[in-house]
Amino acid sequence: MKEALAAAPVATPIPITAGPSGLRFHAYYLDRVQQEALLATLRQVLHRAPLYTPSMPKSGRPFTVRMSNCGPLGWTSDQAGYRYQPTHPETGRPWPPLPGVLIEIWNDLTGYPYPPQACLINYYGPTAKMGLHQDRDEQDFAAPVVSLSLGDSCLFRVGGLKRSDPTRSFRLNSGDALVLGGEARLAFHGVDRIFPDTSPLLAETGRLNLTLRRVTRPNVAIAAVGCGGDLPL
Ligand SMILES: O=C(O)CCC(=O)C(=O)O
Ligand SMILES: [Mn+2]
Repeated sequence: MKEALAAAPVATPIPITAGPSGLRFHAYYLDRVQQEALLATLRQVLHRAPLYTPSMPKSGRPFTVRMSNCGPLGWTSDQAGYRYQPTHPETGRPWPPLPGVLIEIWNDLTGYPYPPQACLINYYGPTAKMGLHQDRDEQDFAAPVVSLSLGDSCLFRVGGLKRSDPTRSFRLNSGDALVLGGEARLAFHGVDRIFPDTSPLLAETGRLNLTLRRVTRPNVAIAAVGCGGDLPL
């Protein structure tokens, strides 16, 4: 896959000029062949760690997005709150390992000297959305978050560091990559809507999104963040 990545059309990162710095958009980072290869890998992950419906802290209201994870840690939410944990909340099994291709993508896009520890997999059906939020359940905000889109396009919204800051919306298409680093690491963002049947990639209508994250600060063992388990960095 390294060869496949190397053969990718050069996707010049587009820094998004208004708003917080450090937001980089790579249009069509993965070409169609690479998207299909990544999708096949993801299907294997989802076979071992099926999509499930998380629920909101306190209210217990179900998310419209279904989720799973791979990597030593996975992000989840239920009435007890948001957190990272080493096991799937329904099967109780450890999340499948991070596929090598995702580590290559992380290295290529971030150059961050430590590997991602979690890959959250979001599946949006045609009416699913994700409200404006910050990714702030991690200890390590020095590391960027890398987001990859597969399948139907969506309308993505990004703002500033305060919920009330002005926001801008743009379309994310299959194969696009977005890096939230620097000041944009804590930018508010969300998904307003899916544009159904805009991509032939998935057999079903909908969109898959992957976000690669560091969770602990370098050299802090995962066990030390209260996620249980004693997993290596
Ligand atoms: O689906 C997306 O593009 C964004 C997902 C996201 O923000 C998240 O999972 O925290
Ligand atoms: Mn997010």
